Amino acid sequence: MTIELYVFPPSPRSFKVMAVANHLGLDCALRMIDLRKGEQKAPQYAALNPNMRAPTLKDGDLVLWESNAINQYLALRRPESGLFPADERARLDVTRWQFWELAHWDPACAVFAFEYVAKRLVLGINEPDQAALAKGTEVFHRAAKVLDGHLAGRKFVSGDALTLADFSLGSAMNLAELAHYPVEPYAEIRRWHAGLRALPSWQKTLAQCALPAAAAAA
Ligand SMILES: N[C@@H](CCC(=O)N[C@@H](CS)C(=O)NCC(=O)O)C(=O)O
Repeated sequence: MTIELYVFPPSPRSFKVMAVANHLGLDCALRMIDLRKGEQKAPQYAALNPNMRAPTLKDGDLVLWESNAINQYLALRRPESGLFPADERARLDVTRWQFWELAHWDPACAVFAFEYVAKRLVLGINEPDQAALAKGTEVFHRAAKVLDGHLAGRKFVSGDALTLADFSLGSAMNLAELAHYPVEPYAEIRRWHAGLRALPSWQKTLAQCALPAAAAAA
């Protein structure tokens, strides 16, 4: 049975699951949920994911939503990859960073992604809300300091090898330039993300997720 991934490719949360599937060489069928057309609200999709958000995974009668849960499921199909380590402490560390991503890093990046990219791409509004950006800047620096400090002297977020933690945290960084994240002071984050971008699976996914030219224009 083919695993189906319902995704909106320009979104970092969809990129996250597509990149892991590509990295593991899993043959997944991509089903486009076009947020610009409101397809996430179609009754058929809402029956799979009551949040009416992407991504969602369907594997036979198993339906999973939440990108980090989907990634754990994908990585468990290929335990030998080490993306979700079997060792309890190593696995907890990966999980810890996935939780941190949802609680702190995703919201820190999402303000910029929404104000500079999603608003234009999905809502057709070209005016970022300066008050939201000012508040978002504080939130971003608070989280970025933690991640940057942690990455000093490390190639990957958790342990010595690539794991789901890198995919979880690195995906939002793809929008850093387009969404004007204030990432300049964080050399460790920029160095680590450049390493992720060099992965063949990352490159393949970026190509699949290429933003339409209109959205990419500043
Ligand atoms: N925590 C969820 C977030 C999913 C999410 O917010 N997806 C956005 C795309 S980036 C979405 O579908 N938004 C559509 C909407 O809000 O209507 C995850 O990681 O899967």
